[in-house]
Amino acid sequence: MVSTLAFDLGASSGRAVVGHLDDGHLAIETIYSFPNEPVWVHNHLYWDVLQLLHKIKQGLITAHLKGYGDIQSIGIDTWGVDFGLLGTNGELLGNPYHYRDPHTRTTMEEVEQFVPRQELFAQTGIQFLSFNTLYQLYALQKVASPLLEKAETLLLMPELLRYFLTGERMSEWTIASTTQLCDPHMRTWNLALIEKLGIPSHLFSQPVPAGTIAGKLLPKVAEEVGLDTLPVIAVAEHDTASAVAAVPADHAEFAYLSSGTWSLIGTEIAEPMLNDAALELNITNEGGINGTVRLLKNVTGLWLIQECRRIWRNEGKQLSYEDEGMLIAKSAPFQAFIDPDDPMFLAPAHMPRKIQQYCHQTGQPIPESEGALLRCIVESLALRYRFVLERIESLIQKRFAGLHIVGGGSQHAALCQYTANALGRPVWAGPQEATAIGNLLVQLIALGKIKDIQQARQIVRHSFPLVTYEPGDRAAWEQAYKTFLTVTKAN
Ligand code: LFR
Repeated sequence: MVSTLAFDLGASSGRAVVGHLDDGHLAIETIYSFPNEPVWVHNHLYWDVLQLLHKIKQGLITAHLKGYGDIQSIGIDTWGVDFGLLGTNGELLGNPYHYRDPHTRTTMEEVEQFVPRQELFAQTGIQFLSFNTLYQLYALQKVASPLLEKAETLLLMPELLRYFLTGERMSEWTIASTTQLCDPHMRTWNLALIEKLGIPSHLFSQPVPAGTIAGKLLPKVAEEVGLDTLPVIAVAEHDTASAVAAVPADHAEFAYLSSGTWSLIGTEIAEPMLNDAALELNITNEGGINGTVRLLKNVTGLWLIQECRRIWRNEGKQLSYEDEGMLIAKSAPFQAFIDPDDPMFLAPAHMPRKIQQYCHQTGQPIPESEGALLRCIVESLALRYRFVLERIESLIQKRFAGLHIVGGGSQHAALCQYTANALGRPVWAGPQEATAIGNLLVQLIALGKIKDIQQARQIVRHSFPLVTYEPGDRAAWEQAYKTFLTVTKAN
C-alpha cells in the first residue's frame, strides 16, 4: 500500500485528503477541512493566505497525529489566476487579491484598446474573464503599484503555498496557463505579450509540467508538524486540471463538467483551438496533464447558491442540503430563468435580491421564496450547460454520448437530473472529491506507482461509485430551453 496527501483548496473551503493505493484500488479519507473566507478591507477583497498556510500545517499535524507518518508525498491544488508577489528577500509583499475584487472591473476594455481581442486570444488561447491575472497585473501596473515595483517573483496561489512549505520558487504549467499570459503552443510564458503590457518579465520562471517533484518540506516546517522532510510534488496545481485528471472516463474523448463554485464545462484535446469560432464562443485552452489542453468554458456555478446561503444564514435561516432539495422539488418548474454568467452575479452580493432584480428587468415572475430562487438557479444552470456543451460540440465537430459531472455538484441530485433533462442525454455523476483525487493520482504517477493517466482514470472508475441520471421530461425541457434562450439573449 502507498499513501499520499492532497491539499485541495477551493474558493470557499479547503481539505486535506489522504489517499491509499492498494492493489489498484484507491481509498480516500478527508482528515481535515476548513473554510476559506476572504476578507474585505475597505473596498478590496483579499485572501487570508497566512491563515490558509496555517490550515495546511494543521492538516499536516493531523496526518501525523492519525499515524500517517508513512505518506510518501504532498501536493497542493487551488483555484486559478490569483497570485502573491515576493520581494528580494523572498518575503510576501501584501495580501493576494481575491479574483472577485472590483479593481479589475474595467481593465479588460482598457487592455483591448491596445492589444486587440483577436491578438490576445491568438497569443494566449484563454477565455476573457475580467479577473484573469493579466488584468490584475495590468491594474497594478497602471497605478504604479509599489508592490509590483519591488516584486522579484510572482507565484500563483498553489505555488505560493508550496513555496511556504519548501522554500523553492517554481512555476507549474496547469496553473500558469490560467493567467492569460502564456503561449498555449510553447507551454510557457508569453514574454513578448508580458512586455507589451508593461508587466515586468523577470517575475516569471519557466513552468514545470504537472507531476514534477518540486522540493521537500523545509526542516523547520517538518519539525513544526511532526513529519519527515517529505517530497512536495507540483501536481496539476490548478484545481480544475486536477479534477479533469480524475474524470472516470473510459474513452479518450469525453465531456466533463467540474462542478463547484464554478462550473467548468469542456473536453480534453491535444492542441489548442484558436480559430475565430473559439474566440467567438469565448472559450479557454488551459493546460492539462501530459501536455493536453483543457478546452473548456467557465460558467458560473454553485456560487449563486453559496451566496444565497450566506445571505439566508445572516438572516438566521440555516437550510440543510436536504431542506434545499425538498424546497426545490416543491417549487413550480420553469417560472423564471437567469443567465448565470451575467456580470451582475460576479461580485459577492445579496444574491436573492440580484436574482429578483434580473427577473424584474427581464419581465419575468419574481421568485420570492427560497425554493423558487433555488429552483430558478438550478434550472438556469442546467440550461446554460446545454447551451455551452452544444457550442463546444459544434466547435470540435463531435457529439458526446453524455456528460461526466465531477466535484461537489455531482452530489446535487436536482442539478444532475435537470442537466440530464436539459441535455437529453445521460449524466454520470461522481466522484465528488475529483479534485483531491486528481491531486493524489498525479502524485502517484510522479512516484512511479501508477503507470499513466489512462491507468489513473481506470483506478477512479473502479474505486468510486458513479450515479447515472437518465434524461426525462423531454418536451417540457425543450420548451424551457427555448424560453431560456430568449430571456438570456443567448446566441
Ligand atoms: C475553479 C477555478 C476555475 C477558475 C476560477 C477562478 O475553482 O479554478 O477554473 O477559472 O476558479 O480562479
